[in-house]
Order: sequence, then C-alpha cells, then structure tokens
Amino acid sequence: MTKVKERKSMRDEVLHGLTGPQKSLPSKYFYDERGSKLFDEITELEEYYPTRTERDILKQNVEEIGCHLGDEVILIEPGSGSSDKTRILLKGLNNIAGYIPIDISGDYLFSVASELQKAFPEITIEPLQADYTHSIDLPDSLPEGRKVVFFPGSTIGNFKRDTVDRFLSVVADIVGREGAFLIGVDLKKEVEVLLAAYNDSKGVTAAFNKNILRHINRELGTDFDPDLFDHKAIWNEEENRIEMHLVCKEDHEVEVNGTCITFREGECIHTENSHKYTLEEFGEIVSPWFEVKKVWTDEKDWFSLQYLEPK
Ligand code: AVI
Repeated sequence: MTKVKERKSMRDEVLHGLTGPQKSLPSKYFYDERGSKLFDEITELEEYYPTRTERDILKQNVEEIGCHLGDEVILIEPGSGSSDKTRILLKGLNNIAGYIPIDISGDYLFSVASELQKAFPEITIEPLQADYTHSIDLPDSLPEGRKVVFFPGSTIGNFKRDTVDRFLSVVADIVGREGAFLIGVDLKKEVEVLLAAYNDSKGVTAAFNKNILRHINRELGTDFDPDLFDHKAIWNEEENRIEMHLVCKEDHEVEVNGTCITFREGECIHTENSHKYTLEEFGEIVSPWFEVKKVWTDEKDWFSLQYLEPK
C-alpha cells in the first residue's frame, strides 16, 4: 500500500518537474542505493571539501561542543544516513543519554542503529523512520534530557527558502524552549573552489547527477538515456548557490506515464541547488526561531558548525 502511494507521488513530482517552463527534478531522487554510494564516493574526493572539513571541526572541538550541549543530552538527527559524523560525538562525549536517528529509508536506519547500540550500550538508541521535512513525533519512551537536534552536512543548503523556514520551525518545535540546534553550514568562498567541488575531475559528481535518470527509469519504467545528457554545475551569483543541471545533447523525446516530454539539444534539467551562506546571512535566516550562540570554523573559513538556542 505504502509503496503504491510512494510511486504515485514520484510520478506526479517527475511529471510536474518536466512539464514546467524550466524542466527540473527533485534532488531527493539522486538517492537510490547507487546514488547513496556515489554520494559517499563524492565525500572522499579531494575537491569535495565539506565532509572532511566538517569532520575535522567536530573532532577538534568535541569537548567544547559537549560543554554547550549540557549534562544529559538527547541527540536527534534528521536524515541520519550512516550516522557517520555523529559517531564523533557519541565517542567523544559522555553526556549523551539518548540518540534518535531519523531517516526515511527504514532498512538502513535500523541496521545502522543496531550496530550503534552494540558500540554504545550505555546510550539509549531509538531509530525513527520518518520524513523529517514534516512534523516529527518523538517516541514517548525517551530518557530524560535536553533535546538537541544535530543536522550536519550542510544539507540545509539544498533546501529552497520556504523549505528552510518550514524545517526551522519543525526543529524549534522538537527541541522546545530548553533545547538546542547544532548544524553544519557551508560558507561562501572563491567560486573556483566551489565549482571544482561540484565538477570533480574523476566524474563522480557527473555520475551522481545522471543517476537521477536511472533511478526514475527503474521506479517509473521510463526510458531516459543518461548518455544523452551532460553534467553541468554552475555558480548562480544572484541566488548564492551552486546549481546542478543535466544538459541535453540531442533532440529527443521520453514518455512519462503516457505524457510525451520533448527535449531539445542544449536544454537543461535543473536537478539540485546547494546554497552557500555568510555567517551573517545564516544568522538572519534562523533569527525568527533561533539565536546563534557559537560558531566553529576551519582555518580557511570554508565551513561552519553552529550552535543555536531557541529565542
Ligand atoms: C547532500 N548535500 C549537502 C550535497 C551538497 O554538497 O549540496 C549534495 C551534493 N551534490 C553534489 N555533490 C554533493
């Protein structure tokens, strides 16, 4: 039943995106099994600085982060995936009473959670399968503690402004008056550095971008040929974001659920936004809900980890 519902909404979203004036596809469809593996490969690339930079910031400041979080912490991580960066906190801190990883993909979530429970038996680990962009009902059986949402990776950069606002209000709701928010935010920097990060020399980001078409083919039975598209990543100065596109190499048509979509040579499908902020801009965005209390950065000021408290 659930699967049928998911398929219908994917079909609707794909059709909606491909029949608008600017063709687009939702970036969440990068992430099937192959897409998640390609993303993991991206995070290991020399040019893709965010992951290793954020990891280093966490490692170098773990004690100070712990002091800000308080004595008995319930760590809540929306979109937890492999919980990779969280391990740095779980290992380095002794004030985490509970950890709630939240992810839409259940199998992976539950297997990561049970592995973590073995590694950290003293921490109550309660995985929650949910779409975190909407409101989240936390389990009743949580230990006492201060609720802290952890959202690393600068995933917030992939959200459009209305989604950012909705997400911030969901987080404010979850943590309540006494809680806190620890978030990774990628910062503005030289355009060459940004372009290299999204146009890597090994072509992994290109494969990741084109994978969205393979994923849609498999789920919806469409016949997109990924080889008829080139990867393109550009810096949009006005919108302060990297944009990823798929550029059509020759005129052709693809049928999506009975609707014929025409592609012209040179036409683009917009597949992802990755916004970059200054510290001031980000402080302004969160200001209706949160106050930025502490910011940790790397020595080049490329990436920030920010500790926020509700207003
Ligand atoms: C998941 N997200 C923060 C990545 C980013 O940098 O915007 C996704 C990504 N797209 C291309 N490379 C990485």
